[in-house]
Amino acid sequence: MATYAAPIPQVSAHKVDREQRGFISWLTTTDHKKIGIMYMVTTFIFFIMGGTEALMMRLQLGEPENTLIAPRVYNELFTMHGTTMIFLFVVPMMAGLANYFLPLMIGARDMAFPRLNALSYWLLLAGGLVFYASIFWGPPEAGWVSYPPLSEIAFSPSGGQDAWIFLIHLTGISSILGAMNFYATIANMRCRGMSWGRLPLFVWTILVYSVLIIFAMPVIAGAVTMLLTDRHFGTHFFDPAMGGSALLWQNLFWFFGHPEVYIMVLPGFGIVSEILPVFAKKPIFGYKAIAASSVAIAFLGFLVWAHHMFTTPTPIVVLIFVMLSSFLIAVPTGVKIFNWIGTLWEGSIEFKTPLLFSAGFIALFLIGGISGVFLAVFPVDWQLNESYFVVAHIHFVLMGGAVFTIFAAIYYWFPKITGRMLNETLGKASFWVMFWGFLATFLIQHVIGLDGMPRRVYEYANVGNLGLYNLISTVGAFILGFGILLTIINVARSVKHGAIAGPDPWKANTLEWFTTSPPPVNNFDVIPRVRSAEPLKDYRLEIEKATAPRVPVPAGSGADSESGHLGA
Ligand code: HEM
Ligand SMILES: [Cu+2]
Repeated sequence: MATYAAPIPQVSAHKVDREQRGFISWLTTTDHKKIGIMYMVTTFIFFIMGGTEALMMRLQLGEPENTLIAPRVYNELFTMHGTTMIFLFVVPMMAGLANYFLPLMIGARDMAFPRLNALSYWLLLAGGLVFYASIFWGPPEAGWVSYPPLSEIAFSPSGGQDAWIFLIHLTGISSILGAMNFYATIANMRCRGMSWGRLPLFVWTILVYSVLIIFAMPVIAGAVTMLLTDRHFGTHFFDPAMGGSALLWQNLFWFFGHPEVYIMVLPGFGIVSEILPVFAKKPIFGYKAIAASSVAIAFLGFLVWAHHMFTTPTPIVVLIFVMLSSFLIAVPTGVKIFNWIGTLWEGSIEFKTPLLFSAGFIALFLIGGISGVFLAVFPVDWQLNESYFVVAHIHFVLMGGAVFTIFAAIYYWFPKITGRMLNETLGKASFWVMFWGFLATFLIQHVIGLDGMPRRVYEYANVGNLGLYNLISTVGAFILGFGILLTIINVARSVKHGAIAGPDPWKANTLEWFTTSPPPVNNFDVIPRVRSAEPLKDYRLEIEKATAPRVPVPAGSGADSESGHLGA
């Protein structure tokens, strides 16, 4: 017992009192927890906007030859939707979660560079505002990939395309600064005993997320700058007629774009790796394999960008190389899936909402991964490229892979952030409605694609069953939206009226549960010494041992205990 500084997680009152309150305190804060909350709230608002855009598109596609939404507006909607979900929701939401929890999990009092951290947030917000301001002068229409010549001035004269470019610049700088900060924090701010082999797996994935951002983001920043000068300053980087190359854009974009997928899903892998052992009441199966496979995925992720370019004139040896290296990524990904299942295997599983979202993620991401392997076979991709099969694939990977883990994280960590529990019944309802709504929306899109419907079209003829299938997909999208709404209601209610959580409601393993909920400004009064990858479990066992009543001695044995003679 003596090795632990405090018998129960506690924090002295004066530290709580020093916390600044009120609106101004949010504008000026450098506290990683407040910045984390601002990230999470802001990105969730963008999620709702991106989701609304999606529902508008699905309304239009609900019946054949529908005239509800004009073609140009449909283009604007899918461009805004894809861009919002990726650059303004998933990537920065992961940064928000890491902001709040990474310092707590490694026993630090803040990030390495708190002011830089605040700057990262404000740049993100600026990027989002610039982008959405384009609603007033014509939003971009060239899709989230902005291929030239569509994104060149001749086809996209509106300033919306420039707003898109500035969004990439601003959120890119925001991400790079944030990534440097996470890296520096992990490298330098770990508490005593927190060796690399004991880092929580979420922290491992944020480390890899940061390295990926640092290598990938500058490439897209360069590419959009070239696009900007093409548009306004007379250069012709992407204009074949003037000696440029439209394929150059595709290479630069996807050199960033494929790693971007892992930037979005790796932190989700980390979240699930934290949640499964807590609710299966078993240590994570294969800690080292999970950590190492994240690194392997990151490395391989930089070799395969051309699998997005199978239909461009590319030498066949390159196609074969890219196909095989894409298959290779399935290996470390499969390792993770086996490890997660191994963690659940024979555990005494508590079916709480965070576990449900984690299990749902495993199922959906597995389907997305498998359809990805199909698409990596380039003759198959020649058939399916630019069809709804690809739309189904992206959503299984990104919505199944990232959004379900984000919801798992919301249910798991909300008690730490607010000090209150989310409602379990509403949480479970939200999960099941989202899960079935998701499948109704996107499973059938594989068939829509196989039946030949191209993506990014605002209308289609009623051939075969396309009308029926699209109606199912649209109804599914509204069910999915309703499921998401249930969580929003749950959060809104529980912030004020949820049951009091206490410091460690789940009996979890990592350090964020050692401090109060919510944690005070400086996070910890004392930081326990870390002796394994599950410091809080060690700590609980130690307390149990020290405070357990002595075992009663059987009568007649002649021995006695401190509490007096038993028996006789
Ligand atoms: C809330 C449920 C969602 C629905 C109902 C939905 C629906 C749609 C629809 C209808 C399209 C346009 C398809 C086309 O015409 O080609 C689309 C495209 C897309 N969605 Fe979603 N989506 C959802 C969530 C998400 C999420 C969470 C992400 C990413 C994290 C995402 C990423 C994308 C991307 C990247 C595109 C391609 C945009 C483009 O073609 O430029 N979506 N989605
Ligand atoms: Cu890819």
